[in-house]
Amino acid sequence: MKCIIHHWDTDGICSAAIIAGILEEKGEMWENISPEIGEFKLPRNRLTRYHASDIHVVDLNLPEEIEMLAPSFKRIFFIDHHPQKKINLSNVVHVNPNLNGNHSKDLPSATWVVSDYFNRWNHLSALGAIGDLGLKAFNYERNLELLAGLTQNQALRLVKLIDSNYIVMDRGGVEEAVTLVLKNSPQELLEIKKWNRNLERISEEVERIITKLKSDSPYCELHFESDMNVISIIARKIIWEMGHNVVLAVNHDFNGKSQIYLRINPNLKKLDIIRIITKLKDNGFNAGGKKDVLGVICNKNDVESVLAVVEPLLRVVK
Ligand SMILES: [Mn+2]
Repeated sequence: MKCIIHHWDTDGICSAAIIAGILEEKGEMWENISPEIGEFKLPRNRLTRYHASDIHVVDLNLPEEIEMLAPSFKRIFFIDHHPQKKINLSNVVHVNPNLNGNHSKDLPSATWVVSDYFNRWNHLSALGAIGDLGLKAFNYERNLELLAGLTQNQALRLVKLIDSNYIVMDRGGVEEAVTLVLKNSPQELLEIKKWNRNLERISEEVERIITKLKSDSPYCELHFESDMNVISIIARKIIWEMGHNVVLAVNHDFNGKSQIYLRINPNLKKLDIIRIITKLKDNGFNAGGKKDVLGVICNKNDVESVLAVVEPLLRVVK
């Protein structure tokens, strides 16, 4: 039995499905596992039964953990597109275009890396890229060719449907999605009832939460409680669709933890988010992000301490 461990998003699910299809053609049995949603670590307790066989790890930026666990496994195929350190172990096949320096190919998603490595391209290769890049994926001619009959809007909808599993925090749904995308045509996938219901539930949840938006201060604030992983969808809506410049959103009870999320209009140059991320990390918080977005996951009791770091740095906004 071979095992595929994959990220819970569309890129991870489609990457796993491409590999699963290749294994099936070779007559191999396979199973797939997603880590706990939101937790970037391998689900070790579920891996012991694969020690004697090959495992594939895709679209998960976990080089340290893979290096540490490698001696327990026969062989690990580690296939990814995130910048990461090279693993030099005889039983690890490390496939990542970023490791090749100047010779690196432009492979924007894990699905593209998998397709390039196994020389197997299909609509799943394109869907993974659309999942990670959004509209920018259509700048790659190859993605358009691979969509074979699917319009761009249908492809975007399909990515939302596949991603809906992790947004509603359905880990079983994420794992089941690998088989579904492998066995069904894109048109059939668009009709999957459970996924369409997920999207309805998500949009109802977004509507419920967005009514709590307070936009009277120099920046918008949004405080809510939700078990769904909707905070980034909501923040994007507030900045991109509603036209606000800064939103600070706090999900005070996200399955027992808290999420704090800051998103700004990228044209707002005077707010240095990278500096806020660094400061939070220096204070020992689990923070990440980019120049226009910051996310923190913390214990419920730590929300005030995180806001005590973030809020003073937001004062530059008037
Ligand atoms: Mn990816």
